[in-house]
Amino acid sequence: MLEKTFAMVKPDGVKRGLVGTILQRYEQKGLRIIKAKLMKASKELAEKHYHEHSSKPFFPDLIDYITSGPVFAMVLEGDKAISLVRLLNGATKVEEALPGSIRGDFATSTTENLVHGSDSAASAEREISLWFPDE
Ligand code: 3AN
Repeated sequence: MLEKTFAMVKPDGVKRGLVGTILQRYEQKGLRIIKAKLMKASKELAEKHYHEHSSKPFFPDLIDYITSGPVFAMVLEGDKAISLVRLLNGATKVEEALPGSIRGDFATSTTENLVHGSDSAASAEREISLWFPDE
């Protein structure tokens, strides 16, 4: 089923010069980049994006981290794009992200874990309109 999903290279990925490497993985899998921009998230945008984690102990660190520098935000399209991006990204917990996934190969922290991908069709729709409101 053709789907659109929201994906992002987080500030640690941009700082480490991994945008090209990460995009290559999505593109090699056959996903199409249909929107993309380098931008710095405001605190307000970050809090909306991570609203489901607002009561978690790691929430303040998560907001500081995601607003600490530019992110590379994108909309990817393809067959089963939502689950494929999450498969390519790897598990959230650093110790569970398998080698071969982006996090498994490059991340050493659960908070600073390089990439984001929407976790459902509803999240994808919400996140695309949050990060690309005028398009
Ligand atoms: P994912 O990014 O894999 O969809 P979520 O939505 O559960 O994972 O978590 C969003 C972000 O919150 C993660 N990418 C990570 O940066 C941070 N996070 C999640 N769980 C933890 C945790 N237990 N400790 C620290 N940071 C966490």
